[in-house]
Amino acid sequence: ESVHKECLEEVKYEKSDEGIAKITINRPDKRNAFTPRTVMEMSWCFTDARDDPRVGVIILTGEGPLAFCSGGDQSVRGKGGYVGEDNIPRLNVLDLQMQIRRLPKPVIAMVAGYAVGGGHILHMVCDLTIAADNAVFGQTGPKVGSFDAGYGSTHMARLVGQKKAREMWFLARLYDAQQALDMGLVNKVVPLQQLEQETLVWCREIMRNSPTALRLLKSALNAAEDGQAGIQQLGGDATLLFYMSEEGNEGRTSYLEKRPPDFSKFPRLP
Ligand code: 2NE
Repeated sequence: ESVHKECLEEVKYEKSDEGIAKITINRPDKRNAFTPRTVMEMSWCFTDARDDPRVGVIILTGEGPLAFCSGGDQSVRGKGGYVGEDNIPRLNVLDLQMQIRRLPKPVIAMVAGYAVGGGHILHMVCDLTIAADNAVFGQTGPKVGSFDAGYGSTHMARLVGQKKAREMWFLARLYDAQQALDMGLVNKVVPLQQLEQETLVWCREIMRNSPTALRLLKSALNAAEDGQAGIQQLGGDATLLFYMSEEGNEGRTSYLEKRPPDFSKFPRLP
């Protein structure tokens, strides 16, 4: 299965002149549960938003007021994962989680209604979460014979602490928006009618700030938790900055001009 913009079926994708991209899971009849195709379509959108230099911030949301996302679509769950038209069982939402973490632009989850199961993990791996007052959060995995032992467990523990993370996973309870705010799972709770407006306020504030500072901050905040992969991301950002400098370009230019590089004018700062 491959994805192109003109054939998005389970996701809506919009970009505004202000540089805000919006990705909407569009399966409201299933509380926005995801199939392998939904995930592939989301991944395509995130790649486009990453590559488009006009985009500075990305909103991830679900269609309608009832759900952000209810996790993997249990009706297409096969023996080795979720099964699409190609009959291959996948857990490609795990790749999507990593894509959101690695994406060098802020991603904001805009949550109305249920964010449960794999849907709850998607909001957790976003950089920020704005919730409507009707939002409901929680993991359901142990009830339906599933779990996420990656970011779904480890990042959750960083967000809410070890005891609370074990409570969320072992008991599989649901929590309202205020409880989620108190736990540090979300950044702000607003009345449902104000959700989009409030999210746009946050996006516009972010858009006014330095894209490079935001990029480095995101990779720095990820780095300790993501181990070698986090260093890879932060290291790549350092290389990007160096390639943009006169000192970095002296190395390339001297090579192309077949002369020794002259780094003498570049200070060795303390
Ligand atoms: C989300 C929740 C709590 C909503 O309840 P309610 O009462 O508002 O709606 P209802 O009637 O349950 O759902 C409406 C329709 O959506 C379907 C339902 O089956 C129902 O269909 P119809 O009866 O109208 O035909 N639907 C909702 N969620 C679905 C889902 N995930 N898969 C397939 N169909 C779904 C309530 O619906 C609920 O508890 N849903 C299940 C949540 C869940 O257990 N998700 C999977 C967790 S595991 C996971 O996501 C995962 C992971 O742990 C690790 C890796 C990857 C994925």
